[in-house]
Amino acid sequence: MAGNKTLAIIKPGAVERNLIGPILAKINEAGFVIKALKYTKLKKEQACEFYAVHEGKPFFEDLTDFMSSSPIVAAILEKENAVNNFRKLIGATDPLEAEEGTIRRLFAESKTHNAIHGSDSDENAIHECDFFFSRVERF
Ligand code: DGI
Repeated sequence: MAGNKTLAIIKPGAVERNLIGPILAKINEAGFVIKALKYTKLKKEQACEFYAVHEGKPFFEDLTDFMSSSPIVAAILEKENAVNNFRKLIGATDPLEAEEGTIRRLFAESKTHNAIHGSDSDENAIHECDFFFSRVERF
């Protein structure tokens, strides 16, 4: 059975452009419940750890520089089939390919500066929620 939680990150760029409110509104309108929420900033090495699966790819440096460049908002979201439903809401990685009405289509600037992250499997969702939130921050 699919899990009911996923990890979202409002990325640098979207935070700088004052899009925390509009993006959280879209998330709530789509029926996700915010179970944990944090405004923080990743160090370069933490961005590298978070995106370790992409190490060695041509976009890795740009991606991890970007993700550690300014503050982000991380959130644990709850809904049935959370990972798949949230990936539908955010749209394709490249905003030019993202469907009308998706968060990336609405708010992303480019494939790297694409406004929002969503976990891509239940296993990664658990790992990513643990990366950002301690036990006492989750109830
Ligand atoms: O799960 P996604 O965020 O949609 O995509 P992903 O896990 O494959 O890649 C993580 C991030 O890395 C993605 O949000 C943006 C960046 N990225 C992925 N593929 C490319 C890329 N950036 C550039 N410039 N070019 C790529 O092909």
